[in-house]
Amino acid sequence: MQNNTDFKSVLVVMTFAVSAVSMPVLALDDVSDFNHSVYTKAFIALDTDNSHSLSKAEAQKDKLFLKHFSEADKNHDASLDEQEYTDFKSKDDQKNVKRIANDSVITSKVKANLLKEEGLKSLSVSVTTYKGEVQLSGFVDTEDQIKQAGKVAADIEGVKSVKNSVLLKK
Ligand SMILES: [Ca+2]
Ligand SMILES: [Ca+2]
Repeated sequence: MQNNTDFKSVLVVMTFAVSAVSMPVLALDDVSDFNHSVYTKAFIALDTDNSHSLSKAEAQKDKLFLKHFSEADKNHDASLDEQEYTDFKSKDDQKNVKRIANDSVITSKVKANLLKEEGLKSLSVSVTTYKGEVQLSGFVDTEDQIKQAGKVAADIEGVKSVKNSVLLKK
């Protein structure tokens, strides 16, 4: 049984790897099976005393539960069963996927708008975004260009704050 599941996971992983090139659309059932077995394996790995539930200490081997243990423990029995664990992990994964997508949209927009600015387009200012916080870095010729770059970033929708680390060339 376990072998069979493992084999299926491997198959799904392989399918993912080549799907962009030639495979037909993957059936949704396979994907949720795949996720399910990933979470099950992680749950088993954390459950070191094989009690089929995670004590706080067991769960907190995963950093996520240092902060969110009680939030994940829906029935407040001070342990996570597999359902509680899986529900919380999958929600968290979805959030991360969304955050990464949002952050990369912001990064592209900032980059595009920097290129549109007359005084900035020939300069290389790098842009990174994490949770809506944009970090600018690089070297420019004038103080005005530093301010201009900061303003361009701050004006983008979804930007929560700008850390402007752009420096003057010396
Ligand atoms: Ca346990
Ligand atoms: Ca619980």
